[in-house]
Amino acid sequence: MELEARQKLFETAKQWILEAGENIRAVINEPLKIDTKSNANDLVTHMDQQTEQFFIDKIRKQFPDHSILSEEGYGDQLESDKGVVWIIDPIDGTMNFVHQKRNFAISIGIYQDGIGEIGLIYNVMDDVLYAAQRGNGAYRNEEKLQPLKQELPLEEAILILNNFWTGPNLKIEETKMQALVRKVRGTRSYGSAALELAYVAEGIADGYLTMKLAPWDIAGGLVLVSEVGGMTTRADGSPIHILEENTLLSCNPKIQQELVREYIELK
Ligand code: 2AM
Ligand code: CA
Repeated sequence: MELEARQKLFETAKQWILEAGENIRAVINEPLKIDTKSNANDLVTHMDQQTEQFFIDKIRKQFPDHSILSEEGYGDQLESDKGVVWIIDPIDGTMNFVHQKRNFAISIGIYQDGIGEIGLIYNVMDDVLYAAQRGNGAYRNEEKLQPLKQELPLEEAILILNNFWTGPNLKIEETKMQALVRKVRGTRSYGSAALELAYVAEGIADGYLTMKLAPWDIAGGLVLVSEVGGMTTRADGSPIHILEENTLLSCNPKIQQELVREYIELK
């Protein structure tokens, strides 16, 4: 993608994400229509669907040759990552949206031929936009994010992980995960993968380890993390496949190998 074309795309996507956030804020105290998806805790509301439609209408009109992969299914059925693909989560952290009316984000990753060119994560209620273009650094509103710490023992790291993986589960041995929890300085769990990746990029957390995420949960965040020198792989250290479900380890490179070793021991 030519730099000028990418800059224009970036500005347009930025404007749309801010507008979509404003639309959500305007109705935040109105009653929600809540449904469940794969299970009783997998929530979706009419605002997830409406916000996704907002982006799809605009993209179809202005960029008819772009493809769309989006959580609520109004996008395309993608078979390949060729061309320009928008990967959209209209509301990431839907449970927070429903229960807390805050701590959720809109996440957009724009990829070309599988490479992340643009990442946008908008914390709607805090009005904080994380934005990055490949090779141009990452920003939190107007402020440029600093490169990640150069020195970081695992014992001083804050690790984001979901408590679910510290109890009996089908993917990993929970006692090993419990040992990892004791080894790091502290753990956090925010309930929005997109925001969790933004926090790794911001350096207020040092890593995010989780066992199952969808493309729209991570597409925007991957671009942000990479722009500050962070590494994102599957939990076993192998490459992410952006159109598939993945395990995920996104972190400061100083702790990456040790965490991968922990994970391999975890399995
Ligand atoms: P969502 O709010 O868009 O559904 C919660 O820890 C994080 O995991 C959120 O980012 C949430 O995204 C995501 N998530 C919830 N259920 C999931 C599932 N079944 N597969 C992948 N990601 C999921
Ligand atoms: Ca969602």
